[in-house]
Amino acid sequence: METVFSKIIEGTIPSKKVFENERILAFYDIEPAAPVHVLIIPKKFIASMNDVTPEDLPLIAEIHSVAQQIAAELGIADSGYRLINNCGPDSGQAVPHLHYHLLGGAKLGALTG
Ligand code: D5M
Repeated sequence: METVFSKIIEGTIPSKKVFENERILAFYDIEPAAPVHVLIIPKKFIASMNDVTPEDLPLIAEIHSVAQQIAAELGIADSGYRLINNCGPDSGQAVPHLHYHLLGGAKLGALTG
């Protein structure tokens, strides 16, 4: 499925990349909600967390490892950060391609629900 994120992966939409390998891409969110706001996405199309299969779990684990690495590189590992996945309409998921928000760089507000 073509989304803004598949176009970023293809390079037809520009992004400010912070990490890339064969499986994963991370880039700055265009609408930052914190001083550090990076999106981490699999290059493989997975629409949402509901569509993650057991075969995808090594990829999901690697995304956590990449988040840890980016947090360290951007200097927020010790001060702290959040890794958020929005899944489905009630969460506000706007882009139907699995992604994780890495947020930090300031004291973050309380989670609301
Ligand atoms: O988050 C989707 C996020 O994707 C939202 O924070 C804006 C971001 N976004 C949308 N288009 C772009 C481009 N072109 N570059 C960078 N970031 C982008 P969700 O969890 O689906 O609400």
